[in-house]
Amino acid sequence: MIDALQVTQFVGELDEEELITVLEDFVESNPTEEEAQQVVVACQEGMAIVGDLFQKGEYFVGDLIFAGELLSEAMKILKPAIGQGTTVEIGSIVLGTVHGDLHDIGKNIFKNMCEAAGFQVFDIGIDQSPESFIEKIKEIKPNIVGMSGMLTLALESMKETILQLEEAGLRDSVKVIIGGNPVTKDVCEYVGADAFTVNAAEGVKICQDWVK
Ligand code: B12
Repeated sequence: MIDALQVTQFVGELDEEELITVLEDFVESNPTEEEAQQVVVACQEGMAIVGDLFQKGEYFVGDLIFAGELLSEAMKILKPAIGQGTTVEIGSIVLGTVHGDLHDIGKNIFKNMCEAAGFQVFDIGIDQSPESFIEKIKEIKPNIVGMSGMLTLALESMKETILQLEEAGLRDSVKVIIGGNPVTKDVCEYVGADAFTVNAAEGVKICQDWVK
């Protein structure tokens, strides 16, 4: 069994070698999807340590970039264990990181988990304007729109995107879920989303309930 605290520590310390070794051993041991999701959470907690050390001035932007790459690498290793994907498509999601925000690690984790659960995900990328969301929504006509943001300023972008969705007459045709560290129940109400989460696995469950 993998030691989740150790995984968190390796991410926090940016110890690539140790992290990759334990994750590869873990995936080889044929873990359940639930166990793999616990390891994703452990990695996420390691990123919180990285963030704290950055705030304290012990880590620099270069360390953040490295942390981002490290987590992407970790997710690639964990992907087969998170879910093999299903052949039945259960719904569609237009997903993106909102305007002004370049963080995409969390968005990508959510995307991978949604695909594994059977959703077709149209990922429009980072720093996406309300207009880009609207263009894609008109093209795809998805069941769900997912917006990701890690910066405080992302919250205003989420609000603006939903406002423009309303103005375009599209708001009632989709469910909107927001995710990322700064989102809360109050934020969800403020921006006018239908749901929020800081946990990708929970986000997938919410989306599954919506398309049932
Ligand atoms: C890695 C990182 C970066 C990397 C990003 C690399 C990348 N490709 O994403 C780089 C170096 C580029 C970066 C840049 C910056 N960053 Co930065 N960064 C981080 C860090 C350390 C980790 C973020 C992360 O990836 N977390 C792990 C993921 C897995 O968590 P998550 O995003 O919350 O995602 C989970 C859930 O929220 C959910 N989820 C996420 N999205 C969605 C979407 C939907 C629809 C759903 C359902 C779920 C969902 O699923 C995920 C898995 O469970 C955080 C610190 C922290 N404590 O988090 C700072 C942090 C977010 N950054 C910060 C800052 C200030 C910056 C910079 C301004 C730094 C600078 N001076 O240049 C720039 C801003 C650039 C910009 N315009 O966006 C601040 C934000 C402060 C604020 N309140 O606004 C933080 C909090 C650091 C700090 N403590 O000061 N950063």
